[in-house]
Amino acid sequence: MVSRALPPLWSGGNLLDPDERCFGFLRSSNDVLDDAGALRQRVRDDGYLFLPGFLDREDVRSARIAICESLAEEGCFDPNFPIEQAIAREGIDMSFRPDLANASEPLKKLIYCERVMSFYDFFLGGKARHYDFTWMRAISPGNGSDPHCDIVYMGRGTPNVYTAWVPLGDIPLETGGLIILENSHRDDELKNSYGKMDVDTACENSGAQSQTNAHGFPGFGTLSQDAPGLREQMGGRWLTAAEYRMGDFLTFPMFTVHASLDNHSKEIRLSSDSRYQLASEPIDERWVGENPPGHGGKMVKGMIC
Ligand SMILES: O=C(O)CCC(=O)C(=O)O
Ligand SMILES: [Fe+2]
Repeated sequence: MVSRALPPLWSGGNLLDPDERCFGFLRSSNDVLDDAGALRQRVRDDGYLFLPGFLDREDVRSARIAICESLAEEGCFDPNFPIEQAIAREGIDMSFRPDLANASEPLKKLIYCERVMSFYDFFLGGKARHYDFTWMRAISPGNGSDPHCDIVYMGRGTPNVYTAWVPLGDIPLETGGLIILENSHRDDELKNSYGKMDVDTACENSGAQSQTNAHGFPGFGTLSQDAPGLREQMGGRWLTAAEYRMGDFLTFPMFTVHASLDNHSKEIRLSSDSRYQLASEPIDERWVGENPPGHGGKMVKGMIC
């Protein structure tokens, strides 16, 4: 066992193995930023593109401050600290806050700005568009997100959609940023099983259960609640950044398995995730329009499974 000077890292309450065969760091793709062919090859090779410092740090800070102001008004922070530090008030339990993102002009300006849209135009090789719905995480101390692929939440249009995960603060390991399972994007067995499912599909023959639950997957679209066990089964390493910094940009396709580290700090971890695809390709109706319908309700389809 080779273990490096890493703090203990957990995901979903499970301790990750720090051995270099099990855990590592994301490769930067800034070296190929000006070469669309090389960017595409990198995504085929790595299953993600990590672009440290791609966004303007001050623009990220403005978006962060606006979000922090809303959370401070709600009383989420310990009043003994500056609000920009986002130190959680005792007892706060929070994770998914898309309402904050969708009401935040500075955040939308940041993640749908010219620099981001022209990056996707260049990378995808045509006019890109983004989903109108914006996901946002305000993760209080506690568990991060369980391993999953995004396809099960947004696979009704083209499968060629890219998620952008953007840290809205400097996020050291103990605060819990995104982790990616190396080589998981190449797993055809996963693509042809879990990867064909849709969380808004209810199995008529087994009650109102979602298709993923009917096939034994836990939660809402979760692939596994055991990140170390999933890694043992699928191979590869869990990869993250030694420290995500404001300005970093991480994008990955729909079949890359990802999760996040648990938050063992005192801070609320802020990040957004947004989606981009070619404008010419079909789009998932759940995530577009002035008031995207999202999951559930009329979007649930019945099937025999
Ligand atoms: O930030 C997280 O905890 C999860 C983010 C995620 O699942 C995504 O970006 O698709
Ligand atoms: Fe995700």
